[in-house]
Parts: sequence; structure tokens; C-alpha cells
Amino acid sequence: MIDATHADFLVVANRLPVDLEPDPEGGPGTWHRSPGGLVTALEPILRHANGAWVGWPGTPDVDLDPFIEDGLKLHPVGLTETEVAEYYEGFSNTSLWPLYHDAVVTPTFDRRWWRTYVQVNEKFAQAAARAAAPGATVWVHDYQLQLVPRMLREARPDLTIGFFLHIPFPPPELFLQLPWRSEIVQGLLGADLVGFHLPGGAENFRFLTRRLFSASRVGSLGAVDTGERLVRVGAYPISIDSAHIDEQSRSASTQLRAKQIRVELGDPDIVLLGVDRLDYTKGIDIRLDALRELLEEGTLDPAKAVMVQLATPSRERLTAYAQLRDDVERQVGNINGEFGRLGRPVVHYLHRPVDRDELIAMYACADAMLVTPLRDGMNLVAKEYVACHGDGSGALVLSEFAGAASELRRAHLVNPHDLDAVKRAIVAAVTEEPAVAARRMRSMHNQVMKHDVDRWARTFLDDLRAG
Ligand code: ADQ
Repeated sequence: MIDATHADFLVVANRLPVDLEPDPEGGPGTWHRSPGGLVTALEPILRHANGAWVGWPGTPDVDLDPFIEDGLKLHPVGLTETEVAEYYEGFSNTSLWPLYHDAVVTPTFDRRWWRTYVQVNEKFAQAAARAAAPGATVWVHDYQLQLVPRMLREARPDLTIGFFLHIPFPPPELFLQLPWRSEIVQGLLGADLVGFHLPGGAENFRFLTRRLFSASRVGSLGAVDTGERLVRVGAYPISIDSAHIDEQSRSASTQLRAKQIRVELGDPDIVLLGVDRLDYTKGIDIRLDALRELLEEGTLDPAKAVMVQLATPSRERLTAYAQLRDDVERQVGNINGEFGRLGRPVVHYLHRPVDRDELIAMYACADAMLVTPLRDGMNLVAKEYVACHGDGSGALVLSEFAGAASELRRAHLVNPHDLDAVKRAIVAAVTEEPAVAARRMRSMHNQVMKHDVDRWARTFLDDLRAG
């Protein structure tokens, strides 16, 4: 058991950066690091700043004391099966997630889910209040925990509290549909600094503080004055561990594996790639529709082009996700049934996570990356692909509605609702003159190398502490 009271820097997120793998024999189970940009970026800061992480260990109905794993201090927040169903699957992922992503699936508002969301946010706030040293800095993450800043401030007014939203913050006319809109905005206003990926999200939030609480805007920093306190609001586009990915993509072993993958795919002229959580916001169906039409018209030759679609299982107990899986798998089956040959499908579809080395080799191998979300806070996949093509190879088709589009301006930008435009963008990506394509990729590569996840975290934390 560790001393639970003395972290000077605390990260609070729905999930701990480790997963508990249950022991089939009924033993205590083992911990595995969950790879993710956030933990990679924050780990050095956590280690140097006497930091700790508060989060759910990913398995319901386990009650754990704070512990240290691989040198990181972790404070588990236990959730019951009902809390997972109502706070996480219900309010977070069936109310907020679709509402914040332009209501591409109709959000469901359920008063019981809301009450559980409040109750679980209170649990997280209390765990953070117990773990933080006097005057500590606390960084709260994402849409599952929007009430925590205010709850935590009430319990611990001595703390400096930051909040970052990893998904888009919707336009006011959508947000105002939420029956608990005032409570959510009040919750966020408990922070000293509220961060979004894009200036548009920050502006939407500022508008709501004026509309709901008559808060006034102050100064050029975009702070809002609640009457009691100043709350700063800003845009902090997240990124990736660019140098590491760049280096790994250039290594001999990655390059060799990339060549092998191409051979395993039947040595096609064109390899298209999609990498996503299997989520209805990601537009996987759109790119498959575009591919099918390009094959039907003969613009792409099934003997020469293949597509690899990696789809990590996600939120599988939710109806919209089960439906999406059925739809995507039917589309893949249709395309392969019609255009594949023995031993040579057109779409290679893997419904599972792929290990990091293999993923980097796939990025390196792909001639064009298809990133076509209907709405996405940032989209790290687009940046990871770009980081793997510092040599100027490859091409990126990118939805205008991914946050990444505001930085990756030289991508083949596309409106994912316009199927003809998606088709044109794919064709442009695979036919562009190599020298022109290389200029695009190099310029985006420079951008991603300069703006990495470390810079993102430090900028946010510097601004938070400067307040
Ligand atoms: P996500 O919606 O999960 O993140 P994204 O930003 O693309 O979307 O991150 C996904 C991560 O998972 C990437 O690092 C990717 O490499 C990895 N991944 C996806 N499929 C994989 C597979 N089959 N195998 C292995 N790895 C896979 C949310 C928001 C985004 C925002 C991030 C960070 O929805 O908009 O960019 O948080 O803020």
C-alpha cells in the first residue's frame, strides 16, 4: 500500500494507464500497460513531479487500494457493474458521445444514467481530493468526468485544476439539447483552465457560459468571468510521440516487415489502409462505399489494389456499435464476394487490435491512408501515418471534420458526406505525381514532428500553472 495523500501532480481519467487481466485460476490477475499517447506524454512528467494517476482499472466490481506499477503511483476508482452500464456505457457513450459528435446517432437521455454519472464523478472527485498534496496540480481528462472540476474545487479549493476534452465540443444548438447542460458547464467552470483541441470548441464553450450564466469574456486570453473566478479557456491540439514513431518507421526491421506485408497482400500496386476503433463516427462505411464504387466503375482494378481495414473492437455491448459491426462486415463481405479472387480478397479486415510494431509497419507499407470520420476531436491515426512517411512516400485522405485537418492542411481534404468527393480524393491520392505528393507529405511531416504530444502536455500545464 502506498502513501495516498501526497501527489503534487495528479492525472484523473476514466481509465488507469494499465489494464487488469483477470487470472483464469481465480488469482489476483496481472497488470498490463495500455499503450496510449496520453500515458506516453505524461509518464515523464508524472515521474519527475511526484505524480499519480486516478482512474478505473477497467474491470467492474474490483476494490483495490492505491498501488505502484512500473514506478507509477496508481489510485484505482472501483466501479460496480451497474455504474459501468449507466455512467460509462449509458450517459458517457450513449448520451454524450453521440451528442458531442454532431448527433450522427441520436443521443438517448436517461435520468437514471445522469444520476449515476453524477455519483461516479463524485467518486472520482473524492479519490482525487484524497490523493492530492496541498496546493497540487490536478489535470482532469475527458467527457466522462466533466463534473469533477467543480466537485473537486468544492472539496479542495487549494488545488490548481485543469480540464481537457478529447472529443469535439459541439455547437451550442446541439449542446443545448442536453437536459443537464447547465450542470455540465458549471462542472467544467470549476477548472482554472479548460482545454479543447480546436479554437472552435473553445468558442462554443465560451458562448454557452455567456448564454447560460451571463459570464463575460475577459481579455485576449479568452478567459471567462463567472462573477466569482476567472476561468481560462483555450485550444490545445493533441499530438503523438512523433520522434519515436518516425524513428521506428525508418528502422530496418520496420522497413523489412512493411515489404513482407506487401508480399503477404499479394504484391499489389496500391495498398489502402484504414485504422480505427470500430466506431460509427469514424466513417469506415463511407470509405468502403467509395471503394466499392471505384471497383464497380473500373477506376480501381481489384487485381492491383487492396485495402486493409483494422478495426479495434469498441463498446461492443452497445446496440449502435453491434449494428455498425454487422454493417461493416456485410460491406466487406459484399466487396470480397464480388471482386475478390481465391486467395486474394480486396479488403483485408481485422477486427482486433494490432501490436504497435505491426501497426507502424502497416502505416509504412500503405500507399494511401483513409481517415474519413464524420466528426473526430483530433484523430491520432492521421498524425501517426504522417510520422511514418518522413521520406515523402504515401498520401493521406483526411476528413475536413477531423480536428487533425486544421493542422494537416496539405492532406487530400474531403467532406465525408460527399461520396463523389471521397472517391475523387482516393483517386487523387493514388495517382498524384510523386514529386508533388512528396512535397505534401514532407510538409505535413514537419508539422507533426514540431508539434508532438510532449509539447501539447507542456503547453497546457505551463498555461495552467501560469494562471
Ligand atoms: P480515439 O477515438 O480512440 O481517440 P484516435 O485519436 O484515432 O481515436 O486514437 C486511436 C489510437 O488507437 C491511435 O493511437 C491508434 O494507433 C490506435 N489504434 C486504433 N486502431 C488500432 C488497431 N486496430 N490496432 C492498434 N492500435 C489501434 C479520442 C478522440 C480522438 C482524439 C484522441 C486523443 O476520439 O479524436 O484524437 O482521443 O485526444
